Amino acid sequence: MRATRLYQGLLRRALLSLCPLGLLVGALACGSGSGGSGLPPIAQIQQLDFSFSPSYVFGFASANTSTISIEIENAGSVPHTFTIDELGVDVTLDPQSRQIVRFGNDAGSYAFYCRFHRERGMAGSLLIGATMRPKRP
Ligand SMILES: [Cu+2]
Repeated sequence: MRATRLYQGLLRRALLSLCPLGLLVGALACGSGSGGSGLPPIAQIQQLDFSFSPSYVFGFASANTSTISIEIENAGSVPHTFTIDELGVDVTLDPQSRQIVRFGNDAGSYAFYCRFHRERGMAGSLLIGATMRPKRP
């Protein structure tokens, strides 16, 4: 009887001490899911012939990483580029391909366009909002 109560106490203490560890491991596993920067892309943009969809993109900078990323998919039938002069971004995508583009984690508004079809109006804007660092207890 006494031994059983002691055992239950030990078991409860063991479970309590394991819980924070389990949460920590879970958070780390979630954080490293998308290869590299750790966080999923802030937006996904499709390239069509000859436009971006959406052409206006809004995302938040992150307090946890130095880079952020956008996933670009060329859903069209000819090559397109995703180009942002201010950020030094210039990638070319073949038809039916996708690519994750990473750049600095700086809030601001940026114009993006396709170098091949800019004169056809293949352009858009990206707005990255600033994020306040979460308060830690
Ligand atoms: Cu294009």
